[in-house]
Amino acid sequence: MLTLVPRPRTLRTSPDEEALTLGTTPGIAAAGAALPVAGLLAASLRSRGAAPSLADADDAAIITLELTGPDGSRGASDDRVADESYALDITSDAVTVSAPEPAGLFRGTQTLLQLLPVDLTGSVQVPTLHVDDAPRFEYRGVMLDVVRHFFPVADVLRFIDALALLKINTLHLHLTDDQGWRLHIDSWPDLTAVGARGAVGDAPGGFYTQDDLRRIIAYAAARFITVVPEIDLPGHTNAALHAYAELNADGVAREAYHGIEVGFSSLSASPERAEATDRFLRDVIGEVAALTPGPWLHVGGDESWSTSPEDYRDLVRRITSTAAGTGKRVIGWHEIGSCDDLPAGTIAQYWSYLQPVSPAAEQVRSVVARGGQVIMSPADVAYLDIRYPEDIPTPGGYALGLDWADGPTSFEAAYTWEPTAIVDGIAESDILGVESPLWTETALTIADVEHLAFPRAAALAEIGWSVAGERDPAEFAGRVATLGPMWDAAGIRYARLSEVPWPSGEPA
Ligand code: TNX
Repeated sequence: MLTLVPRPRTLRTSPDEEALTLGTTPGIAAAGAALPVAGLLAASLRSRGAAPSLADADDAAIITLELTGPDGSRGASDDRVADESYALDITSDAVTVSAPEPAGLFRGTQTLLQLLPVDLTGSVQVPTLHVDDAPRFEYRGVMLDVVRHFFPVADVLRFIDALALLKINTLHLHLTDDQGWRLHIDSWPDLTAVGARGAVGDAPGGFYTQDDLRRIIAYAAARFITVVPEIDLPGHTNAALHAYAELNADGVAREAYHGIEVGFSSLSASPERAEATDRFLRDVIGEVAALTPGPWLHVGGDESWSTSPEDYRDLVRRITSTAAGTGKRVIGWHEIGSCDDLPAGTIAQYWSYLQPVSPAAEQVRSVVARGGQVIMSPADVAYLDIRYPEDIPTPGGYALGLDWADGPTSFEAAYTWEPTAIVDGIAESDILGVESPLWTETALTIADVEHLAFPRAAALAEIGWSVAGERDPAEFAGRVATLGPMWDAAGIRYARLSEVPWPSGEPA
């Protein structure tokens, strides 16, 4: 049985053709912009016990990576979906991955890796086939909250590898919140010197230097994953209000906060604070935009329950116009749709339910009516931090996950939703893509993160990549089961949900 996640657009097997024998020292031929992708493929094969070698494009090699774009090496085009398209051809004597752009080549190598066994210390038989593939949506993301608990750079890199296998192409980092400020800002050093201490409960704090974030961005970029930085404004700002008295309405610094309530903090819209607040917005947003090469900048906007509606609209206008001024496309949680003067092309991230709770649907439609787009993250099915329906052993032995979004969320529920069927009046072309957020109130370690993320992130990956249509949860669970050995080999602490027919005999 051929098992791929996400399901490719077309897959043709050639049952009559003899299988390919892949030996333990496969040659990989590539040139120019395909070389870095070949290097990553070689590293993956090496981690499975093979001893691959890199060859020139014209040398005889069993695996060839071939760029077919106009000049074979131009930068990414405006058509992000086409950039990720690829073909994979396995005949009885060769493997060829071809794509117009390196991004597509990389996606094709992930398909190839899913077709190969995890043990390549001996020669293996690979079925002959042809795959033609491209994603449905241009944005297929996972969000990691590094505030409620902090995760060092190495943890994030490990997480990026796991996302890459599923053809996820965006990593949204929730960098600031009430409990901590996790990115150093040169012009406002106390945001981290003071505001990064501590996390939820007694957990240690921490923050990324700008070089740390650059490292994460570069590692992700090599895997054609774009980092979307989020600075959550104007609510969820207690860490900044604790670090800088001048940002508070009354000019008095707030106490540090390490609980898990939401909705109590806000920047001030008062004229006495306008100079400090606008300088803060300009400096912070400017530094973050300069650090991140990707097209998007997320400015939060959620749950500003202690900001009056007038102040919220005033602050969101100032925040989004500052962000748009950096040349980035602005993303905000759907509440920003209550503002009628958002910059052109602003994107709303929908986090209400499959049955929208008013006024979320109206807010999304308002953003779209002004030329914007939507990222779908319905909390009751897409949130990775909502707990599972069963008590399976967790890495740390303590319970993981929250309940609030109609939890628990089963694997089947995470797989069977359709992005175009949530908000009336929102068409396929209005949807930039889909994202699964993982808030980390209960996740203390990267093992906890992995337990919550996998296997449900595979469901999000397929919803974002594969063509719309009927989804058979049992058939999907059968394909996801084959990822188990790959996750085991990588040491990923996925949840062994009983809904998935995992092959027996491997570690949990
Ligand atoms: C709501 S969903 C939040 C986060 C919390 C999360 C817990 C959203 C946009 N904001 O601040 O961490 O619930 O699941």
